[in-house]
Amino acid sequence: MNQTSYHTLGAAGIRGLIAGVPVVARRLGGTPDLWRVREVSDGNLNNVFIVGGPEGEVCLKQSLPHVRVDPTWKMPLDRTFFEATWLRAVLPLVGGLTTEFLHFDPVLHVLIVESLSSHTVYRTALMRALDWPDVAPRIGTFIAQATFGTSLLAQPFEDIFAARRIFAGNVALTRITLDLVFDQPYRDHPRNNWDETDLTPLVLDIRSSAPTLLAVENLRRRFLSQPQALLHGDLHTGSIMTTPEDTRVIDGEFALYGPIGFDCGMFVGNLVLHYFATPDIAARKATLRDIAAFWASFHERFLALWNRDEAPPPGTLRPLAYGPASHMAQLAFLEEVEADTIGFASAEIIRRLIGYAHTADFDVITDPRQRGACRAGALSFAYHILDHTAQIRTIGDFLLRLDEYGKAGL
Ligand code: SR1
Ligand code: MG
Repeated sequence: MNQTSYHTLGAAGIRGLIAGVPVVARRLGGTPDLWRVREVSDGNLNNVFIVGGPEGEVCLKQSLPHVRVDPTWKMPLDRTFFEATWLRAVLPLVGGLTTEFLHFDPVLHVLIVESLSSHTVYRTALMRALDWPDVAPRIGTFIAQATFGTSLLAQPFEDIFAARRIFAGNVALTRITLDLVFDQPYRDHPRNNWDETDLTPLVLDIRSSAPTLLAVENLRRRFLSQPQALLHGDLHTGSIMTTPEDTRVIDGEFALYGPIGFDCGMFVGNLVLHYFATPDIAARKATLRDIAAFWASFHERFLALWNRDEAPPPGTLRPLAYGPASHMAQLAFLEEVEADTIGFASAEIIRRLIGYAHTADFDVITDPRQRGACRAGALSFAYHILDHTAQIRTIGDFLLRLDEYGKAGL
């Protein structure tokens, strides 16, 4: 085989690649024969390895020509390009809340970033009942800084349009989101699956509820037609590595220009899944606290960036209105993001329960009846929210309903 063309890498290939990338080889130290390669692939799409040497470690990710967990599902290789491009765009904006970028190989479709072996996947930390209250507000800060900084509020429109042209190419992964989040759960499709028969009547209700289907259609249209900022595009609790003190957002391969509330909603939706997967009352209260703290931190940081004293960068649209009128317009914009957050969170909950890609949160419940009841609680909650989209517009209202649904299920 021509080794200058794409091929999937094993340990020897990885050592050979890194030997030719001085910045990475120096970080590992020693010589290639001393480098240990450990496969840690865990997500649905890619091969991931940790490579360690005498001086340090790196994390290497390679795209496959198919979905990792389903080789019959073919995929283009370009997702590591979009992840690398996303990472380089947000790194200067987010102050250490993502990983350091080390190398991208456009032929092998390999991305190398710093290794985070002392961190835990946030979903895993939640499943182990670790209460780390600073993580959720850090994600609020991350989304505010990444989205404000890649929006028309912070960059000249010429730069934004150029970036939009690049990320408009991420069609394969955007198609996955469209199909798996906004389409297949709402009709019969062979990729949908759920174990508990108690969910089936609810699924049928959701699929025949006009207000719910219209709400999902509206979210889908907003997802495709509101390029407010560069999004992560898949910001669930498995896309976060954390310790109590240090939090990093990883895996930006689904990056696209879209509505800011999509990233907020993915995160909130996954916290809600954790909430229903945890019958413990204190843990549930902690999740209500985390969602509130996430939203407060996002809102506060986004407004602070918008109102900072320094002059906007040259070429950025200058404000035309000042004083209270301007402040009201800012709050109205954030109200729209808030309503989007609530809607996208609900769509995320539904697809993680009845669509193709589930989450591990409910696996901590060993009793199948209790597990089914908890999943049904989450599904009823998301259905209720989408069915009442016009009435539930604030995170405060959303949390009140969550508390009610949570208590009803205990
Ligand atoms: C085929 S990919 C399935 C899911 O995994 C990713 O993490 C995204 O959430 C996608 O929807
Ligand atoms: Mg991922």
